[in-house]
Amino acid sequence: MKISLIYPARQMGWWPALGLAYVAAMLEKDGHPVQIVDRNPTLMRGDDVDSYTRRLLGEFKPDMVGITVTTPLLNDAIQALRISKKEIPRAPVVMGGPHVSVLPEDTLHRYPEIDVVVRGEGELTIPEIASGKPLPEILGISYRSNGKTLSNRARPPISNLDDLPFPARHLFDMEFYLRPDNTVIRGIEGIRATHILNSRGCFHKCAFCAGSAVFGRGVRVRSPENIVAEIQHLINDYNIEGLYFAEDVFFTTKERAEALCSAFVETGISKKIIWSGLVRANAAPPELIEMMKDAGCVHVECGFETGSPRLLKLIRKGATVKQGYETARAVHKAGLRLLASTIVGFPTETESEFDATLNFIRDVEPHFVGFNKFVPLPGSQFFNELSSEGKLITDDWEVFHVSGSVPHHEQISYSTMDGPAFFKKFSENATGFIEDLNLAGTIISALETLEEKRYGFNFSPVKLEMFTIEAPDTEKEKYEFCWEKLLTIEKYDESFQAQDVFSKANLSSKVILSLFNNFGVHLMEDFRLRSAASLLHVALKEEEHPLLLANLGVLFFRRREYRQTEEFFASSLARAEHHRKRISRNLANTFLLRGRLKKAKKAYEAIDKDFQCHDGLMGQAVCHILQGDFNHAINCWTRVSEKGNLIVAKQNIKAAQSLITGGGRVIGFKPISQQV
Ligand code: B12
Repeated sequence: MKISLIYPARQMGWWPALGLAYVAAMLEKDGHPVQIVDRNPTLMRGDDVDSYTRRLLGEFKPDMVGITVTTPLLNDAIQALRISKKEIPRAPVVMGGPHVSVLPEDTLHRYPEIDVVVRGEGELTIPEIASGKPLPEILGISYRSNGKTLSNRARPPISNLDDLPFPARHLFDMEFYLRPDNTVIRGIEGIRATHILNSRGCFHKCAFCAGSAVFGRGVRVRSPENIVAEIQHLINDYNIEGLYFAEDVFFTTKERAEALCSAFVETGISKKIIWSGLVRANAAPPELIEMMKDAGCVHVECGFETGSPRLLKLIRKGATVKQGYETARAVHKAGLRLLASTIVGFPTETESEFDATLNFIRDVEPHFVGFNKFVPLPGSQFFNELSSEGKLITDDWEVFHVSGSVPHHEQISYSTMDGPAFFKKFSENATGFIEDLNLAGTIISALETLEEKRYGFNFSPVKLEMFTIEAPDTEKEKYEFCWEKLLTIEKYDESFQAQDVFSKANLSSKVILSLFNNFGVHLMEDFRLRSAASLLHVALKEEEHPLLLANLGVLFFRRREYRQTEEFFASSLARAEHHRKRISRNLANTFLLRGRLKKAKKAYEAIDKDFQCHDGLMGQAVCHILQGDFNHAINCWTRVSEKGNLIVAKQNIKAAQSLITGGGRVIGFKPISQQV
């Protein structure tokens, strides 16, 4: 039997549908010729998706058509269904995927054209349908019979995932999905990457997640050997350079983590590809993160969801805000990229809780943020609760998408904010703060990649410098005593009152200034921005010292609050008699890291003019590198090296030249255009 499998399209996330690829692999194993009709590449290329679908079905003339569907793709799936019915009316249409797995009868009822719905995993069900087995005998399907909609018993989950063939990715246009600008590992540009699943299901019961729609509760894992074999296949056959592990939880247990990571190291996969995986805030101890790093992980995603302790309980996340902070610090200290996945607009969420999530994002300093809006996805506990309480605002599945980019239903808000107010706040942040943050994350990530041994650049000149303030010699002893005391304090948030701790020490204003400034710097180096902010503000009450103001400029840059960044640097420069060049360089570097290259170049030129030095040239060279203009960068570094024996300049010239001779391609870096 010839079978066409259709992947509906929508302007969101360009990944091949592994669900269809697994189903296709099982059908091919039974000898059925299979065609994948993928509407995504055509949509991406701006071609007519429907005539493409019509043409492919017309040429292949399938005996059966299958369509995969997640909730917001249902409309496009129905569009494809109607084309199939018109083009090949004799071919029954089978639908599968998360949406129909949880709403089989609702979907069959709404769309009489659908013949059969496969609920849950389809690998063992579709071959039975294709073999012509009578529908009443097939587990895990819903179908129509004599005008009635019938649902057979559920099919038990597949017990041993190693029995499954690898997904039939060869039926997809993999060059389209592996193209360098397809950011499968968010923020890591310019690599051939795709996704893979090493397990199915999840222990956790987050109320907003529909992950159990298909795989049920509990987790089934593939053996490390089986996963390594698939990765090897992807390296050999598709020359992949990166992988995203897309299952709900990468590491189910510590033992599992050790088994997988050591398998990657022993088989050398850790050296062949870079990868990203999901961790949970309550299950990501530093030693685990270090192990992931040694096994080739460069990027960690974590579902922090919200900065509100109340909402974390309400959504049954099973993790605390404190654990979120600790996980973020562990990822930063391991030198990995952090993607913070967040959701705003939860039922009962207040505006200040929305703000708490924004503040949490600022505090944990992620490289990238997934900023999603709450949607009661079919298959989630919230969907069940809201529909049973008649509080579901709409069942127009078209608007059930979580990401901010696609059209939004302005009236929809389950939070205490009304629809328009929530929509305004959501999109302002999505297109403002979050976009800025992700751009800076992409640039910082690119510079970190280029500084890796394999490329050998040295971008220390564009790193943000922090400044310590000497304590008066006469009070050095008191200073050290208080420093030790500060080290013992666990928490320094807003409630921290300096005088409470040091009331008896009657410290002079000079000592409080240097102590709290320097300890603030120590906390910033330890990725504890929130605590650092408290201490630097204690110091600020003593004196608006130019170096302290410069450190606050760095702090606000790291919180991606750019207006305050520029204000603090400006007032620092306005007061500074010494270190003016270093403070000016910091300000110029923040423009570079924000992707404001034109502004950065101007600032660097001013530094060289004002201070008769070549620091500015060093910065300009990095701007050219970020734009992929290696020759121009080499010119800058050459001019610097002509002015003196500067190791950094020579090192970068060598690195840039070997990059050019090596074809100039950097895995994980895509030149950025000169914004402003
Ligand atoms: C990887 C992934 C993506 C990828 C790829 C999507 C894809 N369709 O493959 C990308 C990034 C593109 C993506 C985007 C989105 N995703 Co997503 N995604 C996932 C994730 C993490 C894994 C999906 C996967 O590969 N599963 C493994 C395969 C083997 O399972 P499967 O796809 O379900 O297929 C099996 C069965 O469903 C069935 N089956 C599926 N299709 C068919 C077709 C036929 C004919 C048959 C017989 C059987 C069958 O058999 C397959 C094999 O067992 C899941 C989480 C999860 N737990 O599933 C979320 C998940 C599927 N995504 C979800 C959502 C909401 C989205 C978005 C809408 C988010 C948004 N931006 O708004 C978009 C939708 C765009 C799209 N293309 O689907 C929800 C879906 C909930 C729902 N009610 O639909 C999930 C469950 C996440 C969640 N936690 O709630 N996603």
